[in-house]
Amino acid sequence: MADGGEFGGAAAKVDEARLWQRHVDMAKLGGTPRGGVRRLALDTNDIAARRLLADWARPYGWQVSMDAIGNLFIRRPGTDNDAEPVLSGSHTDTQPSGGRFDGIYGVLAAFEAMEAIEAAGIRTRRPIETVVWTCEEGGARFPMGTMGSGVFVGRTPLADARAVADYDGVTVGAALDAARTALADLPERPLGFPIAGFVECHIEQGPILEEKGLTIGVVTGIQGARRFRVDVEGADAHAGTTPRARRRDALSAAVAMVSALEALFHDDPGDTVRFTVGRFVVTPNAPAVVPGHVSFTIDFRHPDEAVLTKLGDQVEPICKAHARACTVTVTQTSRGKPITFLDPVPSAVEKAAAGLGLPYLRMNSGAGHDAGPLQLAGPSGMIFVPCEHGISHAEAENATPADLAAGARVLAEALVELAGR
Ligand code: HGY
Ligand code: MN
Ligand code: MN
Repeated sequence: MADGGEFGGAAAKVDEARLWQRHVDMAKLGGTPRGGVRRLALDTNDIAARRLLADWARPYGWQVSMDAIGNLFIRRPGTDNDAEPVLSGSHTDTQPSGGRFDGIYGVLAAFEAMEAIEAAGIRTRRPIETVVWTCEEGGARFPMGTMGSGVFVGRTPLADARAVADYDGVTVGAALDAARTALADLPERPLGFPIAGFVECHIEQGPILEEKGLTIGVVTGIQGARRFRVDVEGADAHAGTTPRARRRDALSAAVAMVSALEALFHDDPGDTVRFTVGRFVVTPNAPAVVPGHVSFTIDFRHPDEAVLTKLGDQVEPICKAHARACTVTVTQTSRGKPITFLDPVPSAVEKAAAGLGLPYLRMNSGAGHDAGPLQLAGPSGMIFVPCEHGISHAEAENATPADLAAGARVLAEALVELAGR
């Protein structure tokens, strides 16, 4: 058929070896000696990843553009270019010692799907666009996650995002200006525009698909999350001379707080509560000084909004109760409600997985993703593929070429369905 034929035509053109090689090429940008990737939001490697994608898009003649928050768009036209586009993508930034797949897989799968749709000769009514969302990984560099997607959908004002500073005091605004200079040849895309839908491929980042021997997760939603910063203020003092009664030891108070919080957030045997203290900064961090200041973070996630409220609201009283001779300030830095993805996206993903004969499971996401904020702009959804031992946010992160390609095949068919013929 002139328009590329029936169901499966796009999936058949997904090239497993090409998709894998693109992962290998991207992993060189910020590659670590232990096989991981450190590509922090808007650093030189993150900018280079955008450049590489733009280079790959050039032979197709697809327009590459960038908006004011650094989101990159690669657009394959439709037959009706006034129609709202269907978007697919994820992020190129990683955790400080991250892996080769978190984020970048969703970008490369989207690009592979567009290439496959092109190779199949399919003309969709709506344009399809591959997207890189800026700074998905909150706290890896800048303490704001899903930043690019959040600004795109209007959740976060651009000025607020630009004012955020990294741990060295470099603002998002300054980093964006540097990215814009490096990518000055890319046309500016207006910030935020209507979309028909968004589909994001991602490794599962957990053990469920691998344990069950399944290839595809049809993601139905994302659990909620609350994040806090706790600042404990004591007083620096001499380690050898200061008696216990005169100490205002911020570290021992912080340890007592964490210990009490861990007991409260322990839901054995349910194991549904996710509670993490991932950043813990002691000042001045010198062996002979009673520490006068500690700052730590809390990352708390749960699928039930009522539990998020009940447990999360106890963080501040518990910290205050264990402050000892110190003062403590608890700041909630973000709160995201549990999200349910809306049709037609999950149903299009399920139809594609079933049609391709791939074993799949409808499942909720434990991790946060750009598909969460995108739900504010239009129906969104996700496709999960297994990752080795469920490991992610680690250099050991791994996935098989076959599973990555299977996810891209499901994506290609779902995009054709959503973009229409
Ligand atoms: O932390 C998260 O859930 C995501 O991977 N940024
Ligand atoms: Mn991540
Ligand atoms: Mn991710």
